[in-house]
Amino acid sequence: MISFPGYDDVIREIYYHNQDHVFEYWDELDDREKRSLLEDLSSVDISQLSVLFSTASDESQKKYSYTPAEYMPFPRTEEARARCREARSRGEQHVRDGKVAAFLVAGGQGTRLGFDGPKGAYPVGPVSGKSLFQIHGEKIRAYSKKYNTVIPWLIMTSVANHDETVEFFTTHKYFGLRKEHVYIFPQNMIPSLDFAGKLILKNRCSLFKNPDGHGGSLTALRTSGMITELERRGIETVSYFQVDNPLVKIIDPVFIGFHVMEESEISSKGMMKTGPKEKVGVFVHRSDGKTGILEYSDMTEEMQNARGPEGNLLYCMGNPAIHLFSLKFIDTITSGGALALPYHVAKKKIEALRSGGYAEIRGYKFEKFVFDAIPIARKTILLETLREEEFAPVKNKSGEDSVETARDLMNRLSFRWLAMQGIPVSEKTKVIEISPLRAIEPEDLSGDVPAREKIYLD
Ligand code: UD2
Repeated sequence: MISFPGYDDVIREIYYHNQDHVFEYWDELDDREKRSLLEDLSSVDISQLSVLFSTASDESQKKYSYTPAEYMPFPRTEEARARCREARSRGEQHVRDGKVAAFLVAGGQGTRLGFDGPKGAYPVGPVSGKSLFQIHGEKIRAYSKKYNTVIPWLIMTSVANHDETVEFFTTHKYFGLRKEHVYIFPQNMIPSLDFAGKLILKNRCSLFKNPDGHGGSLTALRTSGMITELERRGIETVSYFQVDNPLVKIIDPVFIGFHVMEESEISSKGMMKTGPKEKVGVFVHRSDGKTGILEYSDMTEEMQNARGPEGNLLYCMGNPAIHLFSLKFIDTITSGGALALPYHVAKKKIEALRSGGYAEIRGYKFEKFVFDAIPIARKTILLETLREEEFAPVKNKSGEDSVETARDLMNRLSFRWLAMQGIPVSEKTKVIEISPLRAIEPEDLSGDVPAREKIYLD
């Protein structure tokens, strides 16, 4: 057995769990490299590796049967609208009282967009070319001003994009927000395993790891010290959203109002799926009586295509990835060490260092999903929302769910808001972008718009 001052416990653990192949290049490493490998190994929960590996061969998702989840439909009656007004007023008070923080998960890279950098830096504004980060940041500024309050903004990055994200925020002067109200912290990493359950070397002194999925965001809130910081600020509700949706209503008083009134621990928005093949998870009621989300890749063809008695999609409530968490709930579920969310496994090609050099191997990559916390919650609610008002995912470079479709959806919403306010638009006008600093909801719009082909309302 090898030895190194200060690291003998972790070394013993590695041998005990038969992972000592990671020391294959030990004799070739200098002390700095040895320490770096041991530090990397210390950050891994070695005793968890066998659990991870057994997850890879266990089809645990299949142990439930499903029916569609119940939801609160979009208000279409006067009675429902009255309840929404009540919720709005409760929600507005909650925001005004400084009890809400915004939480963005931005660990992903822009790889699928062919963009080298954090996805949030990608320019999406149809006229302005503003980045996703800027659009989100300006919304938070606008809500803070509207409700005369401070809305702390938490941004979870990953090791791959943390420094670049901080630099982007610094270069853009935090988009006009005060730096002390913006917290940027990286998520944790989890090692990949080969098909024999062994750790994989990325190079002689580090392991192949990947971010632990957005499910890691709840643990990251604790490990970064954010839970304590939010408690200190008097925050009660955390509004969770994804970086790739420029239409998200980061602070929605109606949604927040229902969440508070129902004393919900996790509240989610759902939207009608466009069709069986849309790549969004769906809300389901599980055979254990819990509500949850089943990811699109885990749905059988039969489930995707299932129809109700009137011919409508049976599993129709898609997941736009917009949730509210009660801070107390996050505190409770993360206080006892590792948060017990299930691991989802993907088989990936990995460039690995093996005896004899680098080779492409196939291995398992593990991730946690944040929505797996829904079944753990004592009380949850699901609110139907209109996709045209708050969902424009930017996933691909072109085609479906691309920058083009997102810009088009942003443009359509601008026209819709102006029409709602009875503001006429010239026939010449093809593209309108409304800055969040000008209007955060249609009611903020007034006055005329110029008769030009492209308009930017700022
Ligand atoms: C997600 C949902 C899907 C649907 C869709 C809507 C999952 C597993 N699926 O699909 O059900 O709602 O969004 O747009 O969530 N992220 C991190 N760290 C990670 C992994 C992801 O911060 O380790 C962030 C990422 O930056 C992005 C978000 O999580 O903001 C979603 O990740 P994705 O793009 O991989 O999820 P997607 O599009 O497959």
